[in-house]
Amino acid sequence: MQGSANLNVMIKAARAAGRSLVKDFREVENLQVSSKGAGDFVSRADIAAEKIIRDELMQARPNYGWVGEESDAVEGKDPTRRWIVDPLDGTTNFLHGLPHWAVSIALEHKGEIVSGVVFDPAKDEMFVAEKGAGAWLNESRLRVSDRTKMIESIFITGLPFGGRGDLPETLKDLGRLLPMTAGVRRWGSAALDLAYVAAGRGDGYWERRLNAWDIAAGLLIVREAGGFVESLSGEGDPLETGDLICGNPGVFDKFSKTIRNV
Ligand code: 2AM
Ligand code: CA
Ligand code: CA
Ligand code: CA
Repeated sequence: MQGSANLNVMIKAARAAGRSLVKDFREVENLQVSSKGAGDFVSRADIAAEKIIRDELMQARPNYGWVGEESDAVEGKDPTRRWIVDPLDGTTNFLHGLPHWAVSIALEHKGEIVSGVVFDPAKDEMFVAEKGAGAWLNESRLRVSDRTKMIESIFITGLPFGGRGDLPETLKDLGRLLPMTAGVRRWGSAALDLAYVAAGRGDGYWERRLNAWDIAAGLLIVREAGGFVESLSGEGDPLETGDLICGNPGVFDKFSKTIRNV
């Protein structure tokens, strides 16, 4: 696709971080890891990747603000634009040698995400979107699936870990959903979960207790691929509520009613 200058800057930063992450992933057993809380780990790889992205983006656009998972937020000289970055989404997979994790970079303008990049370096899959211009995987245009039958559809979610999250609520969701679908998948990277719905590899996705950097890029990619994205309650912006439900237009109504139990 013919991306904007900003999108090209984002892609370059994601590729640079990807090279660093792939190198660390090859020697993952030597990585220093610390815990930020139960089941929530951060490694030297997360921090190195964030520094690479931050340096690249701040140098290219010195006036923009910054929010990243592993470093302090910066209010930009231009208060209308900021980067929202997760340098490594899926750290738990990464640390277990599972090749399913991604770099997520979004650009917000006046409270709206206008460009998004989710890069899976292990598979060399670059998912990108720009508001109003569509979504792409490498050179191919992305489109959500056209399935309409719940029983043929696959849904993606995240499950509580390390004692965090609402286990009873999750089990109730699954109890209603599982019998009427082709299955539920739990891959461990919210950014890729969204990118996969955009690519039609999943028909819907829902999760609670997310941070803006997990989903900012991915939700634009889903929308630009023709999917619906809402907060779980249907009110407010998922970037603020920290929960979301999305899906292709053919199943979204039935799927969201099932999860919302209405
Ligand atoms: P992270 O890898 O950037 O921390 C939502 O599932 C998000 O929760 C994931 O994208 C992941 O982002 C984060 N998370 C943190 N610890 C996790 C764990 N132990 N298992 C799964 N997800 C975890
Ligand atoms: Ca983390
Ligand atoms: Ca994350
Ligand atoms: Ca992360």
